[in-house]
Formats: sequence, structure tokens, C-alpha cells
Amino acid sequence: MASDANGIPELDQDKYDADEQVKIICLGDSAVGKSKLMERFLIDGYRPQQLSTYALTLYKYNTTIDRKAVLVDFWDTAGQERFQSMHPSYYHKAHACIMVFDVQRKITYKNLTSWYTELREYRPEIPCVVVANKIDADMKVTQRNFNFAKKQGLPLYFVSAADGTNVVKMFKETIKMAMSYKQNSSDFMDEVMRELENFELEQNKDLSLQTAQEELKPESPESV
Ligand SMILES: Nc1nc2c(ncn2[C@@H]2O[C@H](COP(=O)(O)OP(=O)(O)OP(=O)(O)O)[C@@H](O)[C@H]2O)c(=O)[nH]1
Ligand SMILES: [Mg+2]
Repeated sequence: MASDANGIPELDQDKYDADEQVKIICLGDSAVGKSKLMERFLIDGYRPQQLSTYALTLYKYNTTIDRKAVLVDFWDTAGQERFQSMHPSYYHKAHACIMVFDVQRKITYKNLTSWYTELREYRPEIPCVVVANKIDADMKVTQRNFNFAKKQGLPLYFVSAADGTNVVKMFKETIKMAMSYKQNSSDFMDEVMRELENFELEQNKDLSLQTAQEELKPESPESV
């Protein structure tokens, strides 16, 4: 699983057990503006050209909440379908999720349902916000009803990575939700996952022991 970070320290997910570290994931179809939103928030910049994210980009952000230093890791995932098999490790130990769609492309709104279903398979309880991006292209969309968020009881933000509308507000509120989830949740699912991982480890150990013992056994005399 993801905690086996293949030796890359940045991907070691055990660090998220520490009080002052949170992990926030960003999901949504390709080209909805996930990376541009990160850029807008983290460097207050925006370069219009598109460079589709390759699998995953990790952004680090230091902030203070209630006078406590907090380190936020944003996991900016690739929306392209070919990377979807990597998702289980994206979800592992996440404390909040930012789910983005493009107000100009209806399909990206429709696809929220499958992103959300997948999220809830792995993280049934973490806070999740829905983000309607690219409102600069047509401000009238902010008058429209996007029922998905209401139906699921999720906060909805109308934002623009291009001009910065609501971006800081959305990120700051999400970080607060992540922190409060981390402090208050029983982390029941984390416990279940840990138990399962230990169980699998034990089983694998038993199996390899058994195989080793089989190999050491003297060969039985051939029956004639
Ligand atoms: N008009 C407008 N265009 C935007 C906005 N945000 C992003 N875009 C454009 O949308 C395109 C895709 O943005 P990205 O941030 O790369 O999209 P992504 O969701 O990270 O895509 P993947 O990495 O492929 O999953 C870029 O060409 C951006 O210029 C916005 O707020 N307004
Ligand atoms: Mg991207």
C-alpha cells in the first residue's frame, strides 16, 4: 500500500499520523483546473498554458492554525483516466478532499458522481468540498443550481483560478476542515485499514514460513 513509499521520503504516509501534518487530495477530471488552483493559492500566480499533471504532484504549504504550525501536503492528482489505477494510495490517510469540476464542461460535473463514489470507498468520512472552477468565463453560472453538492450535503465554492475569485477562502476553509477532522475523528477507517494491513502481513509471513518449511522437508520416498 501507499505507506510503502518505494523509498521516496515525500511519499512516506506514516508522517500523516503526526499531529501537525495534514494531507489534502484534489480530484476531478483532466483540465478542470486542479493544478491552476494550487498555483493560484500557493504562488498567487497563473500561467494559462496547460501541462497535464503526470500521475501526481505534491505541494507543501506551511501555515498556522490556532497558533499551531501546520504542514499541509496537497496531493494534486492527474485527472486522466490512464492514471486511475493509482488512486488507492492517493486516498490513503487523506484528511480532506477538494473535488473540482469545470463550469464550462457539463461532463466534468456529471463525473463528480464517480469521483465521489470512489472517494467514499476509501475515505467514508473525510470532509469534502465541491469546487466549480472557471467562473471567470461566464459569471452567470453562479446563479445556477448545482444540485450534486446540496444532495450530498457538501459545501460548494464558485471559484476562478484565472482571476483568483474565492480561491484563498476555499483552500483556507478546507485546511481548517482537514485539521478539525484529524483532531476529532475516531479514525475508525484508519484503524480498520491498519488491522487489515497487519493481517495481510501476518498471512504473508505464515505463507513464506510454510513454503520455507516445505522446501526444507526431506523428500518423501517415491512410492512404487
Ligand atoms: N478560463 C479559465 N481557465 C482555466 C481556469 N483554471 C484553469 N484553466 C485552464 O484549464 C486548463 C487546465 O488546467 P489544469 O490546472 O492544468 O487542469 P488539471 O485539472 O490540473 O488537469 P490534469 O492535470 O490533466 O488532471 C489550462 O489550460 C488552464 O489555463 C480558470 O479559472 N479559468
Ligand atoms: Mg493537473
